[in-house]
Amino acid sequence: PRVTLASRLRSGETIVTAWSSLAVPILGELMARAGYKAVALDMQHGMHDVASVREGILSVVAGGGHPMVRPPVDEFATASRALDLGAEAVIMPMVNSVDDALALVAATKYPPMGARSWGPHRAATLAGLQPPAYFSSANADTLAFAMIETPAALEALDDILALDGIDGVFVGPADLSLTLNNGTAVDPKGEACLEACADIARRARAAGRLAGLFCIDADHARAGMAMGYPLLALGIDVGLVTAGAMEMLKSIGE
Ligand code: 3PY
Ligand code: MG
Repeated sequence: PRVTLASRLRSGETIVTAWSSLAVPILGELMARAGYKAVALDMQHGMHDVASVREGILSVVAGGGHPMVRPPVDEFATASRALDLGAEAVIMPMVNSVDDALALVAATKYPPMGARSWGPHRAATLAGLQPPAYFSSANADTLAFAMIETPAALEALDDILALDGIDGVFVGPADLSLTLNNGTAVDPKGEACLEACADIARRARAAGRLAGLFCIDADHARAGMAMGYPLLALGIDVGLVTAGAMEMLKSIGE
């Protein structure tokens, strides 16, 4: 059987993914070669568009990584497109209700589970599968993650987790902290947010679903691992370049 992001996560492997904001396709290959098992291309807050996602997916695959895409808020059609272009997972932002989660399932799963429209030309080629084989395995081999990042999403969490076609949830702790404390601060490592994150991991595991966490630094990622998150995003390309440059300059007294 093919080794996919889905098969690796379902076998219990922990996957650390890079986060790509810069719409520079070759960065996906560089990050995968550097050791990241996956790279998420961000169209919500990152600079990616469909063209850079199309090239970026190929680049991540060339580097031996698993490509994921975060579409913009409510752009469910873009979620379908990302899968057609070969993304192995969609990380959908701001899924705040069962209706949002149903729209995600509709966009990412073929009938009868969802309503994804047929046309996975790039995805089938990349997977090395003839269309009939792609069709029969796509719903299981591509992952739909609902981002949990508001109190409303927390409220609806168990119902979202129970939906056929929602493979997992993915926590956005910046937005979650911002909304948990009524807009007082962005505080992803604050106590309230950490408690919510631990709770989400427990509830996802109890429901037999995957869980991902966006991590703001290595300490945060270690905390996420201890909470049992199998998927952790750590390292944004913009931040890695800036930190590397500052470190290098500092080392020569600049
Ligand atoms: C959040 O923390 O809100 C995110 O969406 C991570 O990018
Ligand atoms: Mg967010």
